[in-house]
Amino acid sequence: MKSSNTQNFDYRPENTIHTQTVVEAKIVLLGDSGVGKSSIAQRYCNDAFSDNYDVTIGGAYMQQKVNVDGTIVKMHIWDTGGSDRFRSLVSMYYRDAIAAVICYDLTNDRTF
Ligand SMILES: Nc1nc2c(ncn2[C@@H]2O[C@H](COP(=O)(O)OP(=O)(O)O)[C@@H](O)[C@H]2O)c(=O)[nH]1
Ligand SMILES: [Mg+2]
Repeated sequence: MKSSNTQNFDYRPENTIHTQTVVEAKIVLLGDSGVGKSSIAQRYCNDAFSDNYDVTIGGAYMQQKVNVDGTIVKMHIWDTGGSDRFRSLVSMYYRDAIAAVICYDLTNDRTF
């Protein structure tokens, strides 16, 4: 009797599907306006830094992938606009996030 598991299975290398485990992770950056959230995201995702201060309107979205012991973790990084004006939008960014990075300015304790 034929094993039903191996029946019709094509083992030719060109037909082998290489699967890679990918974990999706939503991360939010929180903290007062001007503490450096966008700069952290920029550096982490694009390895770039700018002296210009462009206030983030609402929020910005970036992606970065890291390999953790062979598992690709695809991070969806949400950079929030820290200003009070955008506070009502923040809860939208929290939703389904697995981590929040709370940022403050070391040189300004009022941002802690
Ligand atoms: N000196 C210094 N300036 C920084 C640092 N991180 C960010 N900045 C500057 O601080 C300002 C505000 O940064 P930004 O990332 O836009 O803050 P955000 O409002 O929290 O997103 C910008 O002009 C940045 O260039 C830092 O580590 N050191
Ligand atoms: Mg910003």
